[in-house]
Amino acid sequence: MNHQFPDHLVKSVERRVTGRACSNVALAKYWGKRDVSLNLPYTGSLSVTLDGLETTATVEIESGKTSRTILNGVLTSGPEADRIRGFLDLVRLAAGSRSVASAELASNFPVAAGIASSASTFAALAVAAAAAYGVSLTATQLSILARRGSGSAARSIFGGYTEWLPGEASDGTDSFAVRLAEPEHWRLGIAVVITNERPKSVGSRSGMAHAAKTSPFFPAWLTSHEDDLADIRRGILDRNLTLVGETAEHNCLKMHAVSLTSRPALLYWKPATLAVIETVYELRAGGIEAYFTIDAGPQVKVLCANEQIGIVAAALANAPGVKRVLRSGPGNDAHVVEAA
Ligand code: 2P0
Repeated sequence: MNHQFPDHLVKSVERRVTGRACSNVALAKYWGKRDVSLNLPYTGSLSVTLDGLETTATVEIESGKTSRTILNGVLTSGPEADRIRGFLDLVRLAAGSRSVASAELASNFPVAAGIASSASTFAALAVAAAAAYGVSLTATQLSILARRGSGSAARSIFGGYTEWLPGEASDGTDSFAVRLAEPEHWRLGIAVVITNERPKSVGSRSGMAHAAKTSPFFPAWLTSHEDDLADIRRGILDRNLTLVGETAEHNCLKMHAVSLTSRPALLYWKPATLAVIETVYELRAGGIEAYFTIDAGPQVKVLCANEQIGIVAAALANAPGVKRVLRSGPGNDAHVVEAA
């Protein structure tokens, strides 16, 4: 890790830095790792950063003290805290510091329920921790760092439309996200449909490892992925909702087909998830272009023209079992909010 942060980049240490990052939704998904410890994917993935669905991370360096982890106001220990501490240690070691850091994290949306809270969490932590330890990183280096915390976090460093390049190197130095387009390029409407606020039973990390190992469809997932990436990339650059939406739906259904055909099977959907899919089909039959995508959980994200998000969100809110609908669109870059 040290070689990515040469000595001359290590500046003076800020004691307390707050960073913020948006979650993201993948249109072509990351599902399967070629290296588990470095979060290196088999395939590329492509996402939109979600405006308004944010995690705020405050990193405080306290020499001579033990590290604390506070998640949404609760002092936390166990695997979740260990993962955050391990991540902060990567930055501490890169900075050559002996002082451990504490982290306080707050997300304004349901965490661990399939809205990529780990993406915004580790992207926000990356910008805050690098600044707190005085390590000056480019956006590419921040993306590589965020990826170490959670793969999807590599994409949340950038606002707008982002592609995570899988890379080939075994040390992950060529596996980072790049910006495809700024948020202003295409103000897509994105409705985030919450069907269940409870944490899911099988997280993405173990889910994708299980699917890669046991689903007979996994090889087909890998070989057909590049075409989806190419179509969605082109669709974004052309602002072509039909191409992006149809391909994103197809890619999402393949990811869930892989999960469903794992042994034992992984079913992330709830009855309300299917009710939302049917509502999307009805909207389309009625002439309103809307497309769904679903990550490793029961929530659904629906893409539409920004001018139609009001009609789309109202229809989705009426689907049986839906708890609430958040309105979003392409969000901004991860950034430092405050440093002291
Ligand atoms: C994605 N997901 O591309 C895919 C689609 C969920 C379904 O990235 O093990 O939390 O921390 O690298 O990033 C969620 O997986 O997994 C995810 P780790 P992560 O958004």
